[in-house]
Amino acid sequence: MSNKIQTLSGYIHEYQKSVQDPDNFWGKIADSFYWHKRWDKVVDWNFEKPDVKWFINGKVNITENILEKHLFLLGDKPAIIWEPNDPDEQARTITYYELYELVCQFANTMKAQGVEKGDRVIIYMPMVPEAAVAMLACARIGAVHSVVFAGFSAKSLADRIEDCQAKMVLTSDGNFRGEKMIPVKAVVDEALEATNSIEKVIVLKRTGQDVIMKEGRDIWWHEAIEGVSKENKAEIMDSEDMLFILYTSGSTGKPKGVVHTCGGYMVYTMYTFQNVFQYNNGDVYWCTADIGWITGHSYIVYGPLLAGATTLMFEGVPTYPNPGRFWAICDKHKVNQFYTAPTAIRALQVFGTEPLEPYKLDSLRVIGSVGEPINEEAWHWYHDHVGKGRCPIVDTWWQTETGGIMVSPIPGVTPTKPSYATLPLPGIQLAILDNDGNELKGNSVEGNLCIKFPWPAILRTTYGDHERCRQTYFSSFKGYYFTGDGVKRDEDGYYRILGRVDDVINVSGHRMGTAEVENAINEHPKVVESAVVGFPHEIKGQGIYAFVICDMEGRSEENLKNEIRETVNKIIGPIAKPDRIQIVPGLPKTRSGKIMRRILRKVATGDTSNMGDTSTLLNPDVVEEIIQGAGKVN
Ligand code: 6R9
Repeated sequence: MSNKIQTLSGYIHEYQKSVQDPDNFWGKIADSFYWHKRWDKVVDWNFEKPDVKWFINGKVNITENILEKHLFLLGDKPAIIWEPNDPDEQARTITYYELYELVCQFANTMKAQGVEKGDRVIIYMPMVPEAAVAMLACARIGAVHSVVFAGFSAKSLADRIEDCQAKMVLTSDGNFRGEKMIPVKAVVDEALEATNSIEKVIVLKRTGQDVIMKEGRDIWWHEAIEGVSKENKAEIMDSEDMLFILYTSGSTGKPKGVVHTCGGYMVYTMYTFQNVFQYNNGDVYWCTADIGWITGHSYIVYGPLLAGATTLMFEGVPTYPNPGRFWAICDKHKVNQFYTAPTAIRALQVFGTEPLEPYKLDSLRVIGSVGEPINEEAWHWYHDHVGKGRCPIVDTWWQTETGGIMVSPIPGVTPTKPSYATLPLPGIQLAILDNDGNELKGNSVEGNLCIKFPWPAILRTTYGDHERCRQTYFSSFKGYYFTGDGVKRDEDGYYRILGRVDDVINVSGHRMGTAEVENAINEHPKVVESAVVGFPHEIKGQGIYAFVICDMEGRSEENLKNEIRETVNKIIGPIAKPDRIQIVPGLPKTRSGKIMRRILRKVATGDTSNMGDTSTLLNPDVVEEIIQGAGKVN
């Protein structure tokens, strides 16, 4: 694999080339893919509109670069190893050849059920190989997939279906997750009552639980594929045709559909996968994310499979049947690269090192972290007990919008530093801006993390609302992409991500907009108004703290809080349930009626010694009452 960086001077050299001559740098990498027609121009961009295009007029199908490209040399190689929720159930291995047949067959099946190029297809499925097959089958025929994490509620699912006017849903009867059996199909049924664009639902039998199949709309997966050809001619796509939409939370309004396109995303995910994980042929790579998140898209499915890697997919949870499960899987399948989230590390850290003792973990070579800042304690625990002091940690910073990893050490090449994502990958031109928009040059500076030049996997738009894309990412600092994160560049020029500077909370690595949670809370009939902020949480990184004004009549505080949590569960899903709810007499507001979150954040953090200037508030007295009440919150 010629695009792999292997020395520090090699990294510096590649980085410089990527900045001095991006066209040549990315063009050469893109040349290692199979194109029906080569591009006319590498990149065209304008961050003010915004309008970004890569590999202009190139014609390509990403699945040919996963399937056909590898059939000859790697046909018998495992593409996917699947580890089920229950360790006593047989694991499954799917070779590249088998994957080719499964994808082609399902592509033909979807076509036969009426899906055409450009149609949107929702994937609401457990972590089973068919979920990856579904994504690739969409890409094969040019349908746009939108994977929705199967823990989201019917309401969240319905909102996404409605927003992208999807034609089909791919789902399962139920999901196994630890001890639980989740009735997924029933959630889909409920969502579809509130929407009308869906014509067909294909249902994979996974748990065998009873489901209602609606005549004319719902079809079993195994029946739908029966007798369908395993050969399919890939749809020829333009580089800039849509590949997928993935919904993510922001600081305002409903989640937005981040759009990624075919050519750039393909080139970038494979390049970053190869470099950040230093994958060698024969290795087994495992990323523990769910395919409902961008990490699952780019680093379970697309990146590894484009690189011809063996990617492991795990259906279950880290603590089932016991907190040694991750390590059991690493030993069982001889995992070489392991990629997980700080929240999982912290959750396992609680059990001490005993669950690790039965396992050797000697196959591990690189261990990775993603989703939120990794605190030093978790970093050391991961390094010492999982990596046994010999595996470099790759702390990878990136976002749904960036499509692929942006800042990360290259293992064995970049010296690491606990809790630092270290240095930008080649092609990534970072800038730190102060709040007035001045770029802070040099080292030992701190500010807003921005990017000043496009990379191939940058989002192209937010589905159906380009103005929102401009507003959210390209308007805060003219001429820059703004990430929403704060960052420090230390005396060595190393980057440490400090967390979000906007109204987004990162709960267990999942992004939640405060406005989104507030809107859900406000749906409860007794709630008058609410304000949500994040607070430091030992395992989740950040927890959700809700200040709520309500009409208490006829209800105990306890009951009301439970009802509020249930309302949020129903509207968004269990991941958005507030950890703490404080019933308050009022919320601190400015004279223009804006909630002063700065004050609430301090209360939630328990840091009330210095509240700053509260004199501009409409209702300064309420602050003292909130501080008094904060002591007895649960
Ligand atoms: C890939 C992913 C993006 C937000 C991002 C930042 C946080 C992700 C991080 C990290 C510190 C890291 N984040 N990786 N913070 N160090 N290594 O997580 O995408 O779900 O869109 O979240 O997550 O705040 O802005 P996404």
